[in-house]
Amino acid sequence: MSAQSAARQRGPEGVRPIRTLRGAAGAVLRRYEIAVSDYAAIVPLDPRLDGDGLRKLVRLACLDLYRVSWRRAFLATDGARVLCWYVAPDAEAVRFVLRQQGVHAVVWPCEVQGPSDTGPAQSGRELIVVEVAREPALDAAAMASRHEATVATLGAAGHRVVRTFATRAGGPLLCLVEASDAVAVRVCLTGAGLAPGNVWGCTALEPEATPLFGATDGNAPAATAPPHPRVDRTAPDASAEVDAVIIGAGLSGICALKRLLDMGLRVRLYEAGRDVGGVWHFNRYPGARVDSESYTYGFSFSAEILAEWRWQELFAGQPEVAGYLRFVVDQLDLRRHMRLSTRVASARRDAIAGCWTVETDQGERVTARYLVAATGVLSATQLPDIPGRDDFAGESYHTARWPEAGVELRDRRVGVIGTGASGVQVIQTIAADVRHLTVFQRTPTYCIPQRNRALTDADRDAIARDWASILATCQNSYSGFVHDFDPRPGLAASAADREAKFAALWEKPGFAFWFANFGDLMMNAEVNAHASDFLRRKIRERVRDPEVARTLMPDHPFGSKRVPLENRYYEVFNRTNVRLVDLRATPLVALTRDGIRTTREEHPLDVLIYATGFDAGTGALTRIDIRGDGGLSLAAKWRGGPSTYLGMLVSGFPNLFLVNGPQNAAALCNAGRCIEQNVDWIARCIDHLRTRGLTRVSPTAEAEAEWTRHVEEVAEATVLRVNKDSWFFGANTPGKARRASIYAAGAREFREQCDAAARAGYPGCTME
Ligand code: N01
Repeated sequence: MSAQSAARQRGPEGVRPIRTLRGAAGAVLRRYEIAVSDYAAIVPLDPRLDGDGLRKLVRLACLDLYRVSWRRAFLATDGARVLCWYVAPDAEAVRFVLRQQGVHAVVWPCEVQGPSDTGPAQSGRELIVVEVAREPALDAAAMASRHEATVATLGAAGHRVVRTFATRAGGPLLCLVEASDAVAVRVCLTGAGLAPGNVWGCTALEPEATPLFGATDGNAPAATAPPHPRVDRTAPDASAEVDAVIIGAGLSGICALKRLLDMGLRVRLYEAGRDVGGVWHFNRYPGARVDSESYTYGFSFSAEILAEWRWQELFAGQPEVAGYLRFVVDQLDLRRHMRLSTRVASARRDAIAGCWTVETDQGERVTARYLVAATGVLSATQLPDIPGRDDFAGESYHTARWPEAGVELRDRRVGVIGTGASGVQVIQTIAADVRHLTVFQRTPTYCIPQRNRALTDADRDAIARDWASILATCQNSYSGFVHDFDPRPGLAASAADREAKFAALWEKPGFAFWFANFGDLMMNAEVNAHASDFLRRKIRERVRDPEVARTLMPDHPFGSKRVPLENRYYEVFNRTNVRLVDLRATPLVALTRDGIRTTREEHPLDVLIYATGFDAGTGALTRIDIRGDGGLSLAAKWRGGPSTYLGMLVSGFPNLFLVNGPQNAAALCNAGRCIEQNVDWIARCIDHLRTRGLTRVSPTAEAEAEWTRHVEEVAEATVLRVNKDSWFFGANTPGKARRASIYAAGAREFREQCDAAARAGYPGCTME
């Protein structure tokens, strides 16, 4: 091999080949990973530069377009110059970005040394920049010893060296020092024979914060013009480096994509499905329907979308919700930031480069500073491990992987395993169409009437008129719904009043019976027992056969398992073509060629529907090979149960953000509302980093342990402690450690905790 071709194979200096592909006609395509490094620039300032001009300078230094991002800037107190510190692929990129704005700067590659604390100087001290000129006679070793001598001399004199920039390419040594004043620093160095060059006092510059939509506390940054120049996004982004990768194009991913793009980030979203929608793309089973009042479920951030989208039903069916999400994505022109039909296979953290490397099942590889997992709480499907599962000769489907072409069920013998929210919806929808339906129930659930109806123009007008107060109600309620708990304790009411309240709530649509009930419904076992008893009596009234009714009656506390909303579910069991099989009395033995065998008999089936749920909370994340610092895998970390900080950050996995992760309030919440809250907080955290020139956030192990303990404690304080036999605790997934994965204190309390953490400057996290 010639020297020239060897050099070509190595690639440009500082650039590492990461993949070689053989293209058509023997052409070799090589991809390179470009390392980013630190650069320092002394920017002489035009004396006529006013406040706006200076802000512009700071803003443009935040520009990520050429992978130039700004870490810190220090403005001379005489306003004559600014010392900027960037992270960029090369000095030329920094010069180019600055030149584009008419700023001509001296830029040097540098090595940054010293502690990361660059906050304001302690009281009575100033920040001083010392420029130690590089003399032509000094080689690298001599310059290094000059550096050491400078730091030691300043330290011995009681000045604190905050950071040094050891510039290369003939640049000076730049020291940032905390001292009483510039004169004291100059005298100290001159006295030691170290001949400093320029010495000047400065203040650390804080670029303006990005405005966040829907920030809820008074301390949120004031809205200003976006500080990040708009990037031309007319073409699909094909680069191998972006600022953020989002996994999933469900509600969470769409919301996160919109938000991060608005902040000026370059974002790539990967979605395994053929189209957007997440669970609403995959859960196409007959009867799939949202449990939130539709108009409260959608996004709140676009007035145009709110005005243009007309919800048709109080509780929209799957086609309508999926259509809504496609509409949003198209209206906001988000598709070109997405890769559909592409599953993220792995994500590995490179601690030195400070980025995540994400690889997909399509062979794509991209690096990003931030990784946002919008993978869904309930998306990783699971099939029960029943002996003979592959022997069944009929068709079988999981509700959450329903074929797009649909399934012919008419006049067929259908079995459904599972009676959670999915099972209830599919059972009540297909019962009248199939020849015979066998419902295999292990644990009965309390279902409450959904009371769905079509929305009229008058309804839509009223919703538009009252939108602000509807949104405020949702924001401030326990679970993000239009319903909120009655603050009265249940036992303060007489038995007759309690009964009257239950009866009134029973007539209301949606989750009113759950979330507008007595305030201590979920805390006080006796109040809960009264509500549970009311619901059992309703089942008895609706189901003709007393034995079948008894089988349908749960014995756990109401609300300790997710409550399905139903539309004439219980009446299904009065039909002659429907049979309820109690798997507690007659457990499932095996699948056979012709159907299902229980300990009592064999049930012949043509089609078997698994409504058997999900590896909830953690499953979608642990099925991806996510590795944080030191190669630690997330699956290994969570082997003993999930542990997070606020359900959104994980220690050892810097810059990994979970939307609606485990230990979050979102699992019991109106998804649209809680997703926006989660995304708001994540965007705000990223903004906090960027506006301070920081690049890394990770919760401390202590803060994570404290949050995990708190989530457990809250669960123990509620009726959930009596029944941990559900996905709320991971109990539905064989082999999974049992730990509370939902934050039962509710969405309002959760939001307050998140806002308090942000206001306090993220005390549970380390940021660098
Ligand atoms: O799943 P589930 P889902 N043998 O886990 C049974 C959301 N969702 O898909 O209770 C026999 O609730 C299992 O029995 P058991 C909502 O948050 C929302 O229904 O473990 N049976 C149970 O009956 C919901 O909570 C909406 O004893 C087995 C069922 O399968 C979440 O998704 C609609 C079994 C699983 O119920 C999950 O609901 C749908 C076995 N080996 C879902 N394994 C809307 O908002 C499991 N089961 C509209």
